[in-house]
Amino acid sequence: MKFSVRYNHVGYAPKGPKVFLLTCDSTDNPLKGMLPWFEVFAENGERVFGAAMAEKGSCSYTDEFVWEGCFTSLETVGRYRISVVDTKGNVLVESKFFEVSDRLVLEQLSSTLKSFYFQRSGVELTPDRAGKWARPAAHLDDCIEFHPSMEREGTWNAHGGWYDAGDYGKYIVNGGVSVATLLLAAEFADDRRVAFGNAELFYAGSFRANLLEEIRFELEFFLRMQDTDGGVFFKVSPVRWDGFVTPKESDEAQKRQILGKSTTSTLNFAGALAQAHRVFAKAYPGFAKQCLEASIRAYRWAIENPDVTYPHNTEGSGGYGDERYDDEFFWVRAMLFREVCGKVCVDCGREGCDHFRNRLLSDMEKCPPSFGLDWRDTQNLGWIALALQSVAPDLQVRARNTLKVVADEIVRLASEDPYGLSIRRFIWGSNGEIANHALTLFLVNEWFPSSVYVDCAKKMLDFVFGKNPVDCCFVTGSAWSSPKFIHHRISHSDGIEEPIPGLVAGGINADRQDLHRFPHYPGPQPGFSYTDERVSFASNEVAINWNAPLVAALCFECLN
Ligand code: 9MR
Repeated sequence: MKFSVRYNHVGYAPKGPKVFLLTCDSTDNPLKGMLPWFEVFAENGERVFGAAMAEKGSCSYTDEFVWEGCFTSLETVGRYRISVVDTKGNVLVESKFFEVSDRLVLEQLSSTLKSFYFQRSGVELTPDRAGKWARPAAHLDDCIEFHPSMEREGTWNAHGGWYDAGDYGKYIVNGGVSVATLLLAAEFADDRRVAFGNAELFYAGSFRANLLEEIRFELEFFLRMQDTDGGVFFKVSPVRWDGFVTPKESDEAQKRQILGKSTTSTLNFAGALAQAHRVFAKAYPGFAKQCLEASIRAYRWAIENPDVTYPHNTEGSGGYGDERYDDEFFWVRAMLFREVCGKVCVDCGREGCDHFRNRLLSDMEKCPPSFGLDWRDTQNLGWIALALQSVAPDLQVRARNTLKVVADEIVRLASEDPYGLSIRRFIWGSNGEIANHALTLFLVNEWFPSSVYVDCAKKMLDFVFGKNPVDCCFVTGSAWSSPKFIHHRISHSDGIEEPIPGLVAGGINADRQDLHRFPHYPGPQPGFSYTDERVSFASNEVAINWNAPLVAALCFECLN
């Protein structure tokens, strides 16, 4: 019988919930109902806490029996380890040292945000900001050709933007939802409450100023991706998948191309830029105005072109295929409603016209909210925009109540799961999904404050930082168990042993689409579908749409 402890490998905030799990590799309770006892020891060997654990029951996706221990009242800053003993006092298992400290969340927030800087394409990363991960500019993308399927002469300037993931593609669909998620954090980040110290800063100014700087980098790329007719190109990609080479080597080895336009890319653009109008209004009013105008032009293109599919030639890049457009239309209409409908109707330009509002009402019927954001299902951005606006108080109340029902369901499901999760399947990018569920809880907590939401969200983040079946802190550079071999071309090719820090691996993925590459998953059960190997693109890749909800959730963790 093998016992294991599952805990946040980075550590816990002094005032936050502190839970960990004991598991054994059998679904039958080997302790026959007797409760194990745990003790927490400080670094100097002093025993600072002791309590009985509670049974959580068996776990269907790992075939384990699970107990939970709680030491929330231990608030003293320090380094600790947990030791679990059976009823006869025999030590069953011990944790490694972890911290209780106020700094941890800020440090994670800083490094997960900074990972976006490391994903920048087309520009030099300088040693003063990038340290040993500095690199020269590559993939300028300022004069690239159109994919032959577009039958279009000439070249296009698609400079800048973030690489999407472990590959060197730049995708509007995924970029849009990532930007929108970071913009949500920016809407709530308060300079006094999310205060970076000097150690965390990489530009001058506050966390919010740093966040805006990074978002703006991507938005400037977005603006370049808009065609003269208002439609937005879908992606920029190499003609074939790159090997594990540096950006410069990739640039020298092969051509890049631009593909699209499509309804989803155009609507992603419109949704993100409408929200940017609000967030950038104070700091950069001229830029904010440009964003709004570009958003409205894109929306109008999509109205004229409501079902233009994504580029199906995906050689050398990901598909991001989505042929359902209702949820993107809802997102954009709700964001634009918040920005301009207090004044004029976006559809006809007249004051006092109800046409746009009526469309929105029908969107709400068609697109019930999901548990979190996703690149494919974006309707929650519509619901959140309505919950945050005050142009129409009736819609605000309805949106907040609707999202509360979702949050209550997340909490209910999480309470039934031994690992405290509300997901019921581990899919590609499960860590992103978990962070997104946490983000939903934090948002709803803004309108219906409750420690139930906050504590549940924080425990979900514990999963990402180590309290999981595969004993891994999924964020690079954060703990002893962080991934060393992520599927990330930059990290693999830069000659630096440590991967770029602050990147969250996709995580446990029961679909294991990479089996043909022979990854070594630690067990056959769905909950063991993660391996820290480069070949495991299905579990160990990184992506901006998984990092963004983590940044946003950590930002809310600082606020709460
Ligand atoms: O995150 C995407 C996931 O939902 C899809 O199932 C998967 C397969 O289509 O693609 C993921 O996105 C990848 C994208 O297509 C290309 N860049 C890397 C992304 C993360 O793996």
